[in-house]
Amino acid sequence: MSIDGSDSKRNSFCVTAAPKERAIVVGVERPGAKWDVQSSLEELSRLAQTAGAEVVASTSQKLEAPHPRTFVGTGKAEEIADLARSLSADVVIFDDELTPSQQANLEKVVGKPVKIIDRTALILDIFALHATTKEGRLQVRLAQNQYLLPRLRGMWAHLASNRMGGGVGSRFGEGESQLEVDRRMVRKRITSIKRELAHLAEVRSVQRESRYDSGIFKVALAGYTNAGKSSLLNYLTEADVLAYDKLFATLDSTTRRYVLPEGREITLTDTVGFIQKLPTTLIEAFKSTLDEIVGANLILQVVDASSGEFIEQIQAVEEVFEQIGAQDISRVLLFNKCDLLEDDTLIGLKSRYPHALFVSAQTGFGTEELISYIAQVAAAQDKKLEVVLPYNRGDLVSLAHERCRIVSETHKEDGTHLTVFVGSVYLNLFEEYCVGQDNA
Ligand SMILES: Nc1nc2c(ncn2[C@@H]2O[C@H](COP(=O)(O)OP(=O)(O)OP(=O)(O)O)[C@@H](O)[C@H]2O)c(=O)[nH]1
Ligand SMILES: [Mg+2]
Repeated sequence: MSIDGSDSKRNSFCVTAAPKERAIVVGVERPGAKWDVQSSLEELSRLAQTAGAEVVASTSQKLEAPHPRTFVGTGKAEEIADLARSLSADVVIFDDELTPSQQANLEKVVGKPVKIIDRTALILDIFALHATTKEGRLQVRLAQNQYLLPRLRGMWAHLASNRMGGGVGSRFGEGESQLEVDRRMVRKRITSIKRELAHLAEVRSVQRESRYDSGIFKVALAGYTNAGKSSLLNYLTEADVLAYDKLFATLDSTTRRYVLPEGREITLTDTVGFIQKLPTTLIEAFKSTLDEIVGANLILQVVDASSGEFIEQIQAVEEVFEQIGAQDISRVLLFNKCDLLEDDTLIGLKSRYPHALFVSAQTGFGTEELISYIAQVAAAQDKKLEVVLPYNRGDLVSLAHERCRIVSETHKEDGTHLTVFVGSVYLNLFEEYCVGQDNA
């Protein structure tokens, strides 16, 4: 994106290829931290690679609390500066969010032209690379501008260095002159992006509220990035969503209809992946995409069973569910990539998580159980009705076929006689024709 809000230079940030930027990743080990610093740095390195950099060194420091001026201690900052010089690094990436002044101070210590960025900027960068739809790009631009606002002074140094190189962390405000960037402009831009997004969200909610869609049972695939959400959607619905071994492959949600074996139609939605320390600016900016999760009747919380950090990943995802207000929606843990597990490991997992489901999007293992689980949850709220639908209500007969579970159907002179399990949202449509009911 371009910082002036125009998309005219959008293509320019895609052309950041060769030579790869050389990155140093830096972490801080704090007492009581949930995530092991080494595995967090490994994840940061994968993020850096996804953004197109080559990680040439990784370093960390044990600290009680971040240093207010330079985040790491002064000695460590000097050490990083030496490392950057000796390895000809182009960028130093910190695993935690830096304050604008820490960023500026570190830039002074490490010296130009080495860029100092943090995990948030890196994630925003990847999002900028991967956003494809209008809404996705707007959401990224909103998050970028919100991140930029308190950092305008610091970012000016970046903007200057961008012109010298581009690359990781530089998809902010490409080609922009310093003078053009001021707080008022950024605020104005934020307001106008929000307005555009609100308009798109309105259009989407009108679509959602169309008569039939409002009652359809909605299932969302949500979870840590790279867990296999898109692969599962592809396996189940032949959706052809991009799935690959990179972080944040998917930014835009994709919804597909799926017909359960009993005939009832549901929707399955693939959503943007989560990550530990997910920037709050992104959560706010991606609100309308995340609404797909909040609006679901059932969340399949996809977990990469083969990851050494799956417990921390489950926790990180649950924290995001709380932040977006999805904590009370029915959800089930869905361990994916079970094809990569030894038999003993799988047995151990099953006894540890007796209510979870176990699948492989690669081999299809466990997907039948998954589908019958979804069918069971979808039917749980249903009421069994006996109805006689007159022949001028063919629309309700179709609705019963598409959205309900039909037990029996006979055609008589007075109309179509159905014994049918009806979801609560459709009850009022059928009740008028009801000749008997029970709650079985
Ligand atoms: N072995 C194995 N690999 C899998 C399975 N499911 C997904 N993968 C691989 O895991 C990687 C990530 O899969 P995606 O489907 O893109 O994951 P995602 O959850 O959509 O990731 P984001 O969109 O980045 O959040 C890809 O390389 C897939 O081929 C599985 O069941 N078994
Ligand atoms: Mg995906």
